[in-house]
Amino acid sequence: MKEKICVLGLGYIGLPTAAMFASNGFDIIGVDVNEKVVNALNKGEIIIEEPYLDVMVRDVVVSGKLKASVKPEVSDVYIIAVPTPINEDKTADMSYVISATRSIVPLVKKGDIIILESTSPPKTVEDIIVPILKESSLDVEEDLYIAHSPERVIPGKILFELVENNRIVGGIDEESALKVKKLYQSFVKGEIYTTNATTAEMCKLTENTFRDVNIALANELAMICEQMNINVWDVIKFSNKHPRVNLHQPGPGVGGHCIAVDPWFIVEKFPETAKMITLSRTINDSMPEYVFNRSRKILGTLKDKKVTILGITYKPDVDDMRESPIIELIELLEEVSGITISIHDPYVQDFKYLEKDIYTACKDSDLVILGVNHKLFSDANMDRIYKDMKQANILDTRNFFDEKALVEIGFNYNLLGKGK
Ligand code: SAJ
Repeated sequence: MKEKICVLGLGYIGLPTAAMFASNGFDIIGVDVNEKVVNALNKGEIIIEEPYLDVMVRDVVVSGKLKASVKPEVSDVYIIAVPTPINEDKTADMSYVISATRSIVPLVKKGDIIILESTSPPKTVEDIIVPILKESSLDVEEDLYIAHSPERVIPGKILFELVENNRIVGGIDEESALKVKKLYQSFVKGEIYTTNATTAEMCKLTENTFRDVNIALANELAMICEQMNINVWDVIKFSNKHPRVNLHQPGPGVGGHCIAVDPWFIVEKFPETAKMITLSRTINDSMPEYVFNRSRKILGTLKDKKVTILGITYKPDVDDMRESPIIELIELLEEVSGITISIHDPYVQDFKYLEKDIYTACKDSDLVILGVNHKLFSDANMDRIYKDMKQANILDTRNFFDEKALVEIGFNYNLLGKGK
């Protein structure tokens, strides 16, 4: 007999995970505190954007394998996939994990499996999940199988990566890890590595911290190369020809709800020791201001000028604006007196200063800042943009444009990480 699984939290991770288990024959009860999500789901609809997820969800709701509710039900497996947002003081807000765990205390029975998927500070399973479950009448270590199995999927490719990526499962004991591994093997084609819970928590945080520290290094190099009048993008490209070097790309900052957040979960626990992690976060967070200052240098003053921003999402070719560094850049620009701001982003429907048409956005502009390298921008007629601009200045923060072609047209082309 296949187990019944209760998935708590039907967001970017919980919903695809629930749908994936359901389409592999499990009976799923999906739980969310948001009634809108629950009602939509029971009609076979979803309210988040992710390729192919709508089709998969519709199928499993129609077949009766996935049902949604605002309350958890007695099941054999409980998967906690609720958000772990960051507080103002850069500590993790664990309230959703705590209340989700509390909500299953009256339901758990001997032999059940409890899995934490949410990205969490190290020792969350040991210090938060296990003690709460001890409020049940069970002998938790003996009667329950508990593990952390962090999600590692990238938005936009979630369904593919859920199946293909390797996974880590960290149990409170070996048996827990092996049980959970077996469960995920029902759809995961990648390797599943088992370890203890704290190691798994630390792996998830380390993966995103690795990227953050590398991006900070790239950003620092960009600032250094500007001062030396050389091109950081060449330095990175040629250095990466070395077989053991893998530098990341500089840019206007780090966005999204993972890389800009997760390193703080390590800092929170080890503020004295996590020096490099803290510094990297600080460098990456300073990039919007750096781009703002570079814009000021290009124009002399931003006062009474028109500045156009192309691309405001947190990364290319998605509509996701969570923690986008470009939003901070816009806030800095807004403080300048008399400035006119204009924005074009083909993926964003609703935002201030938004122009649906790239040419209208750039018309009469004194400076175009390329914020995000959406592939669609390569279709733009740059001759037309040049003719309509008041002053043909470009600041490319992503090494997106063909410098030679733009200079030939007559643009004053500026590249983040390249001095003049
Ligand atoms: N960025 C740079 N330079 C780079 C790479 C990225 O400035 O060289 C910026 C991007 O522009 C973006 C941000 O970093 O603003 C993050 O983008 P991303 O595509 O690197 O990552 P996310 O946040 O969309 O997804 C990450 C993934 N983690 C890793 O690649 C280690 C994903 O696998 C995780 O599941 C996800 O975080 C998560 O949920 O933790």
